[in-house]
Amino acid sequence: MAFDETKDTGGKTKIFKGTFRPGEAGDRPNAGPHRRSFLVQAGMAGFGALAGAAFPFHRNVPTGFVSPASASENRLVGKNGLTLLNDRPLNAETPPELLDDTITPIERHFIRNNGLPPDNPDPHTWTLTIDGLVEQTLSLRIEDLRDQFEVVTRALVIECAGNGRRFFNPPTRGNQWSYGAVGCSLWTGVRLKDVLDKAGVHRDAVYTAHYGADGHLSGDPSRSPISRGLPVWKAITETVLLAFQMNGIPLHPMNGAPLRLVVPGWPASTSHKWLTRIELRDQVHDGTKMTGKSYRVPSYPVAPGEKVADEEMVIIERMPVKSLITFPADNGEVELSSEVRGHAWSGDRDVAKVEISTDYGASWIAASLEPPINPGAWQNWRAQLELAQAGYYEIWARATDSAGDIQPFDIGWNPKGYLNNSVHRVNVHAK
Ligand SMILES: Nc1nc2c(c(=O)[nH]1)N[C@H]1C(S)=C(S)[C@@H](COP(=O)(O)O)O[C@H]1N2
Ligand SMILES: [Mo]
Repeated sequence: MAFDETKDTGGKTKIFKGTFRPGEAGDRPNAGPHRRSFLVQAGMAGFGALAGAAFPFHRNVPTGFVSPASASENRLVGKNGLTLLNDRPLNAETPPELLDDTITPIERHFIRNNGLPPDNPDPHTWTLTIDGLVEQTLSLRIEDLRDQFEVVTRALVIECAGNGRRFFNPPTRGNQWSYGAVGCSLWTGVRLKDVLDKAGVHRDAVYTAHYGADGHLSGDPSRSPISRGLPVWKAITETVLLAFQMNGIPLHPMNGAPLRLVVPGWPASTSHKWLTRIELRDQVHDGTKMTGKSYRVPSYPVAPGEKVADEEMVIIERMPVKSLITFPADNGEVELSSEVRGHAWSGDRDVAKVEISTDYGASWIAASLEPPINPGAWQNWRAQLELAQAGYYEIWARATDSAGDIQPFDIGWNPKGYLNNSVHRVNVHAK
């Protein structure tokens, strides 16, 4: 593994860019007839123990320390082709051309950690507590969730609110995600709604508060790396899951094993990993990364680089309409007659239309667009390009959702670089 070491734009943490390609047997292109198959990666069942045990002392390593031979590679066991953005905490995104599948393979699902994941958690003794403003506090093992509630499997999109941060100018601090902090895996679990119904949500409850087993980077056990929440109305929607499986096998250790929330269409920071407790509160949750500039945007348009008072910031709810070109790859070569394809999604809405331009937006052709395979999944689209002559082209894709929201060419700046849903452009050489 090779790293280009560059400075984080905030000048504080170092960012290590590199591509992890173990070159294992599963590393095959996803294009072609297989892309719509539901990949169940049975061969990876053993990696959980390995990933947890491989670097047992990582909690004691100072922030910014990178040991390429140990930490990152071992924690990326079971991942393939991801671009590492930061090693501590571990953050890695997926190049768009590796997101071609309808169902994102586990090995391609991005990782966004705010702290230090638990070492080797035991799924048999793992317990979720539901407390706060409920009629009865519940204490449930994963086995209890399976036994007492209907188990459902759904393809659900989660996208980090900071996806696209790399393209803000002036730059904003945080992981410099480009396009790949998004995935649509097949999640199996129980509906949060059913569990909350059993607990009996008190009428004064307005917000959930999520707590997990990961540790703060400082090593201080009294500090939390992240604790976000949801308005109760959202928490009790059909598609919000307490998930214990991803693509048919237990969750990957870096994607929240053994239990996590999955909240499709909302900032993925609400999809709490290594979940141990959900508290019902009579106020908007004020946990770590709920306040200040975290996962919040200005309530009015601001100039690039402008300072914004915390009181003027509002919590991000649904994610905006967006599309991704997954074929061809950026810098790729295409035939004059060539397929372009990808996915599109929009927070709590459906996508109504995807259009493609090869002339810098002067004209657009409609792509064919599939419905989501279930509510909360992204939608596949494809279009046939007929280019007039060989040469260099940019392919642009833009989606419009069911409420008429359309992807912009450029996006208003905000202090933390959230919600960049500007049109995806890839450049190609036609031959
Ligand atoms: N416990 C816990 N849950 C968490 C996080 C975290 O750091 N700790 N990161 C959140 C953020 S910011 C994102 S974008 C998603 C990423 O999910 P993934 O790593 O499975 O892709 O997890 C969310 N859940
Ligand atoms: Mo995130």
